[in-house]
Amino acid sequence: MDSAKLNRRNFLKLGSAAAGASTLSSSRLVAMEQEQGGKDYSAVSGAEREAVPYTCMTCNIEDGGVAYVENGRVVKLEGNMDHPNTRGKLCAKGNSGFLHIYDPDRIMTPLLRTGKRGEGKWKRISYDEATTLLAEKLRVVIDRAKAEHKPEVLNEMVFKWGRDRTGGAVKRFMHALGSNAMLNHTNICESSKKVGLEPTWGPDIESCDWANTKYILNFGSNILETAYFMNPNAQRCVDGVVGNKAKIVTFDVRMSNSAGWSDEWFAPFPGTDVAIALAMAHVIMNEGLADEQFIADWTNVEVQQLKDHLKPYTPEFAEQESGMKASDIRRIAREFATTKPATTFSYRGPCKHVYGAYQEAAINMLNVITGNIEVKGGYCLPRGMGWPQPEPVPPAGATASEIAAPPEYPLASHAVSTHAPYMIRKGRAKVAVWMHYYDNPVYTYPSSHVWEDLLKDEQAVPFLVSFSPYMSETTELSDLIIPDVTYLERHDPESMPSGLYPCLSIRQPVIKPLGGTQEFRQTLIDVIRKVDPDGSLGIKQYFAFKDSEAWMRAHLDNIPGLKEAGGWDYMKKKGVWPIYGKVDPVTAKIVDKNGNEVDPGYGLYKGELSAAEMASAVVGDDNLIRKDGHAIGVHVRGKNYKGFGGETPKINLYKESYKKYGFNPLPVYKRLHARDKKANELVLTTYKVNVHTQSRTASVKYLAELYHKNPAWMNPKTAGARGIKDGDLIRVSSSLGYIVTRAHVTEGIHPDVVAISTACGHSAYGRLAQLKQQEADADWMLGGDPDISNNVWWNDKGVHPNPIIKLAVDPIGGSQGWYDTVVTVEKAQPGDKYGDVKASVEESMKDYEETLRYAYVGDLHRANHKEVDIDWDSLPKPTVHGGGH
Ligand SMILES: Nc1nc2c(c(=O)[nH]1)N[C@H]1C(S)=C(S)[C@@H](COP(=O)(O)OP(=O)(O)OC[C@H]3O[C@@H](n4cnc5c(=O)[nH]c(N)nc54)[C@H](O)[C@@H]3O)O[C@H]1N2
Ligand SMILES: Nc1nc2c(c(=O)[nH]1)N[C@H]1C(S)=C(S)[C@@H](COP(=O)(O)OP(=O)(O)OC[C@H]3O[C@@H](n4cnc5c(=O)[nH]c(N)nc54)[C@H](O)[C@@H]3O)O[C@H]1N2
Ligand SMILES: [Mo]
Repeated sequence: MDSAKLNRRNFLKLGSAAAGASTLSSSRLVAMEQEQGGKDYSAVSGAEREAVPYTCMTCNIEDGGVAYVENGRVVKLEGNMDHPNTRGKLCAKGNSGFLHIYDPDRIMTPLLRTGKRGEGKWKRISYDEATTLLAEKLRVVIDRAKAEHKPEVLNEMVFKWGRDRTGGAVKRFMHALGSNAMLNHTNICESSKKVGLEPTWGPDIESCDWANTKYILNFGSNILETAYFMNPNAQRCVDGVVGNKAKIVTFDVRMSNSAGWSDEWFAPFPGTDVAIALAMAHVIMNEGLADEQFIADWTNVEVQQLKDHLKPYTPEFAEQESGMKASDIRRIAREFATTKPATTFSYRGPCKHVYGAYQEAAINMLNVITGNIEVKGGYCLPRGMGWPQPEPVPPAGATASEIAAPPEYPLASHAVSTHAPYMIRKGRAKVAVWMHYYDNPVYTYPSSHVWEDLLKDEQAVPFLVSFSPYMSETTELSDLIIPDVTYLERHDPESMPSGLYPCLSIRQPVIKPLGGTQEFRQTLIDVIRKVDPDGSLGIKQYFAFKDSEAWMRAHLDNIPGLKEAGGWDYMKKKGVWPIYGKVDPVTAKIVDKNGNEVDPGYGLYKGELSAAEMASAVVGDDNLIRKDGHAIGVHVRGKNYKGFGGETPKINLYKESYKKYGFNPLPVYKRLHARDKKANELVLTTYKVNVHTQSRTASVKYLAELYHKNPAWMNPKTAGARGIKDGDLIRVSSSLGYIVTRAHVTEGIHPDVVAISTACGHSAYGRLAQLKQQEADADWMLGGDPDISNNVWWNDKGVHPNPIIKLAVDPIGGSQGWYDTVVTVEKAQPGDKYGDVKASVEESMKDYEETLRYAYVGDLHRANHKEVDIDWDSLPKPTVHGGGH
């Protein structure tokens, strides 16, 4: 039977022929006809299953979900139909998320190390013992700071996180302790994108109106598989391309599934997107295709100034740098500028290079000069929501932490956590207790072996604590593990601008945490109470929550609008607020009672200043409205608008903050080291795949079965020149060392690039991730999934590339240049075994010194920015300001 014709009637016919059909209750049949989601029925009893809303966290997009619970067990997950951006759909990772709960290698009890670090010898202890021990260790530091009258000692309590979606709990905890030594992971994620955008217009990301656009220029994002906001963005991108006949053009060094699905795919030389974007801007400005009125009204540059700046960036110049034909650059630039509405989207491809902030700023500019900002179908501001922090809120620690924000990078507002191990080695920071949460640098960081080396060193890091429920490459080095629960068993407030409708959502335990495990939030409460039992340190007051749920109430019970709807109690029932309407079954748009699409509202920057706000304000020659020395708005043809939230309320294509440190205030192309590689060398790229998330899904059996090995993509020309055939064992070497993996020969990659996906090649993270599924359960594990021990048919876990990836950061945005490592690839040498990894810590230390040379205080900075008209002796001195963020 044609599956497309398998409608309900046919399904019933099939069903009645099958013996099990009689178990389908009539309520289930009615549900199939009437419900798009939100209800589910037991396959055994036919009874309706308990449905509990939650927010996903299998990646960082935070989709709204509903968990179906039967006999106390989560049996199925589904997208929440009330979530305006998720619209009832989850991706493969989201659907298999319940397996995180039932992972047989999940850590079910706090553990204290008994052997050497990393040896895998543990003693089970209780949560009470574990929190007491951590509290004692912290108290020693606090007492020492007091005794020595040195508040800076408090910064020896270090907290590093990868993904912190606690709604402020970690910061509250650290500030309560008096420490500013907080390290996030944003510089390995996308920080240069943020630093390209924030001074420009305020927020750190765009929200494209994909569904209503006519033209999409996608610079280096794998929208359909991975893009930030993957599921909601991918849905609306499909709405636009299929439903609205939008054209999509993708730039990626390899043919990702998004590139393959696009109308046109261009593979620029790595790191040259900025040259293409600037050349497109050159064409648009010089061929009269720009929205000059918008530029005059809303930006801080003049048309002629932009034309002058763009003069050298001809399509011919961009062709020379990127390899994309000048004729194609002209054609796409004209199409983009004349098709309305249009938008760009960009993610990590352009920004994860040295000078990545210029890349993002150049791409952003294409939308501005064509007037596509905040229009239906255009390039819009993100829409998120906040929640208050419960009072009293602890103040920041008294002294700044250098590792929290290295002073060489004053523009890197999202810090530079990659530098921490090198700085500690150089004696620039001391550590007494290192805590880490949702974080696995020994796997996910560039030169990951440097982290392993540091965290194994008991002199450098005397006490290492992990809150992970899984035995990751970093967690296994810890002295103390106080396991968190999974995202389906804990409380968090959430808001992600994953679509054009702003909303709040929550995490709540959809089942009781398994086997007496305890959520991280409760652990924080317990630790603080033990650090300051009688409140005499003044710390306890910040954690006066009865329990985690009371903490949630304090966040959500008093938000205007939500309060009237029922606050936290409402969120527990619905999972998301506000509910904008229903998902139309045909168009999938959010519609009101009358079936009309709910208008998200555009032109957010056009809110007008009130008479009171305008009182004593003055309008300058630049049309900025100033009051008390601050620019508060923009005066445009008789009206006073609030404008945008960057350096000034205009769109700051010209960034004063960049100039202050000797960077070019306007986006420029800088030829990178990799562009001058030798002919036999290649550029290493890594990328994400649709069914995995970073280091944390290799143990999810459904996902591991779908994707578990990551051979290196090579172009046939490149492979042929080296005598390499598809499937051959190869050595990929950088200056740090080498890995031995296999080749996947494909036309879908730039001949100068070799691409290896992340998420494979674990040396920890449970037995399945390491293909050691025959090993017996340890006493601290959940254990017991015969499906994994008996049915795993694959014998290749892949090879992880991070040890050979060189540290190199963008001196502006602070981002790791993930895609700038130059490598050689050759057939494996005699004796090489699949999975061999060799990497030198000493060589990585050289990379640290080298990358500092690009920083604004470094010796290469001035030579790289000769064109900037600035008094080079007047650059501000580096100051330590880290950790108040
Ligand atoms: N080569 C290469 N490397 C990359 C990238 C790349 O493109 N190429 N991409 C980078 C990007 S964009 C990012 S964002 C980073 C992400 O890297 P990280 O920030 O390190 O994050 P994850 O790998 O997602 O998860 C970290 C750890 O969280 C722990 N964990 C999992 N579930 C839970 C839980 O429920 N509770 C708690 N408390 N802990 C949990 C596990 O120990 C897991 O290993 O990786 C980066 N690494
Ligand atoms: N399935 C899945 N989805 C995820 C995640 C996940 O782990 N798995 N992680 C989430 C996170 S934390 C993030 S930050 C986002 C990242 O989302 P994306 O940025 O969309 O994904 P990446 O794979 O990091 O990188 C995008 C692409 O950049 C390409 N590229 C490399 N160098 C260049 C270049 O010089 N120019 C161009 N144009 N392209 C280049 C790579 O081939 C890759 O396809 O995804 C989020 N969504
Ligand atoms: Mo990321």
